[in-house]
Formats: sequence, C-alpha cells, structure tokens
Amino acid sequence: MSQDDIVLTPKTKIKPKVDKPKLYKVILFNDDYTPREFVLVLLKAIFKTGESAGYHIMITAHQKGSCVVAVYTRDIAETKVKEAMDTAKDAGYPLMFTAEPEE
Ligand code: TYC
Repeated sequence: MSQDDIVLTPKTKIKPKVDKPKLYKVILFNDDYTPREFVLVLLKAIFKTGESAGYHIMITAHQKGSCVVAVYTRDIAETKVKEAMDTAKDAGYPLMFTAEPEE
C-alpha cells in the first residue's frame, strides 16, 4: 500500500442534508348520519380518489368503522382534513377525518 492508498474514515457520521419528510395518514371515520353519497363526493373532490377507490374507502369505513384515505406530508394532510371537515360541517354532517403520523 503506497502513501496515496491511505483511507481516511471520518469519525463523525455525515447527516444527509435533506431528511425525508414524515408522512401522515388521513383516516376517515364512520358515523350514523352522513349520507354515503356525500362521503363519496368529498373523497372525490378533496382527496381526488376517483369513483371506484372513493366508493371502496367509503364502504370500508362504513363497515369497519374507519379507513385510511391516503398518505401525505403533514401540511397537506392537515389542510385536507380541515377542508373536508369544514365542508361536512357546513352541510350539517358530523363526518370526521384525522391525520396520524405513520410509524
Ligand atoms: N354510515 C353512513 C350511513 O349509513 C355512511 C358513512 C360511510 C358515513 C362512511 C361515514 O365515513 C363514513 N349513512
């Protein structure tokens, strides 16, 4: 091994400059009052699910009590949860969504 072959190992771990952002699950909860069709309209308008995925999410929440709608960065998840719950409240329905950090 010549002088040029010396390998220097840094003592401190180099932290990546950009950490990947933590992701948040938006969860939809069932209730006994909000019409199915209204839930579907919200899922399509705010979460851009499309008809088929939106129906599947709505019916899963209806049958099991809750369903993950989608995963976003924190700001987007919280904004969409607020928008969806404000829209439901304005229409007189108690529909609930939450944003929960992924493990
Ligand atoms: N359970 C409601 C009904 O029977 C429909 C509904 C579905 C409400 C999903 C909320 O997240 C929900 N009208």
